[in-house]
Amino acid sequence: MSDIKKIKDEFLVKLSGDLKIENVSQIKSELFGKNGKISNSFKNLKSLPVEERKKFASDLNILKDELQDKINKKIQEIEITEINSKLENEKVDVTLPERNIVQGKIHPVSQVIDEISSIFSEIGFSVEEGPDVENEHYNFTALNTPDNHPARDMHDTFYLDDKKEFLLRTHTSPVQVRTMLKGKPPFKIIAPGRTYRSDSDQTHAPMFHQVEGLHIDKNINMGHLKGCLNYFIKSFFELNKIKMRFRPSHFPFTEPSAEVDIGYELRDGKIIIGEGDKWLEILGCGMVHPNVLKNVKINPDKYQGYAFGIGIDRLAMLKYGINDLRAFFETDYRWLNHFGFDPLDVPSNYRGLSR
Ligand code: 2NL
Repeated sequence: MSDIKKIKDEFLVKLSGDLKIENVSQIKSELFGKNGKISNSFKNLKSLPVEERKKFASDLNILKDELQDKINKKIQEIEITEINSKLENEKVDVTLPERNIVQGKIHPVSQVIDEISSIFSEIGFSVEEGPDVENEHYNFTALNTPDNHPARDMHDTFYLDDKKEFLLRTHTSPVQVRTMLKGKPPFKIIAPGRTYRSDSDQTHAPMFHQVEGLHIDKNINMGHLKGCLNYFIKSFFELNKIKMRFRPSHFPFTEPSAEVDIGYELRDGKIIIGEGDKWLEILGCGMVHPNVLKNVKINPDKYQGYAFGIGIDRLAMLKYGINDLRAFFETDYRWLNHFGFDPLDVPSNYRGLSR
């Protein structure tokens, strides 16, 4: 039997077995590898007489193509068998119950910050942010709060050093100070964020949230302030009409200053906002003090403006019927699951942040 026939018979038998891909690779290298049967036969061509050489080379080439073809077919066959057995064994069980996915909720405070930002953005305010750690100049001095003012007392403010130079901001007003120092009037901004006071009981937490607003332009007056706040309160509580009163007050950074109350009544122990003969204080405001304007290099004879500060936590409690402030900061999953908001739910009074 010729060499060619021998190789052919031997490998056709080998390839006909029940093989895996690895076995076929092995056979392939036995034939075509460096010391493979076919490779070696080609090397031996030289030693043949010239007349035999041509015929042998041609037969060898035919054999090479034939075996290569058989190997490729075998590989394909094995792959198809593997896929079919996989499909057979890996059926999807559509009756399997879904896995328990824990979905996060938006904290009521974050939800209310989003709602407030959305409402003010509709009437031209943009949102500014600043650091929680402030210096005493931006937090107090620039805001016309003198050294001996009670708000500067150790009992109210968290100081971070002995010289009382650095502190945790007691309001978000320093954000407005920074914004005014950076740019030129007009300004129409709100500054929501965390604020800190050394205070803790049923209705006070050492960390709480505030949004302050500031509108500085030529000829801004208290009428603008009233219109702006009336619009905000109606939007926030989703009411067409609201009872609102301005009560004289005092802040070092505004003159005149006022506190704003809204009307409410109690029905079955529940607070109904908007009407009734009771008053609820919800924010403080006023016309920006000329000294504050001077401190940020704005000429008070050319520019005036109003400012206001709103406590967010209590507003969130009022709107969503939450009665314990401390629960806000306890990170209790069951509480958050109950009072939190679905991230995909759009609030009913949401009209889009930008238009
Ligand atoms: C409150 C009410 C208020 C301001 C905050 C403010 C900010 C600048 C200038 C002037 Cl930059 N005023 N903010 C004004 C009035 C009231 O907060 O109840 N605070 C304890």
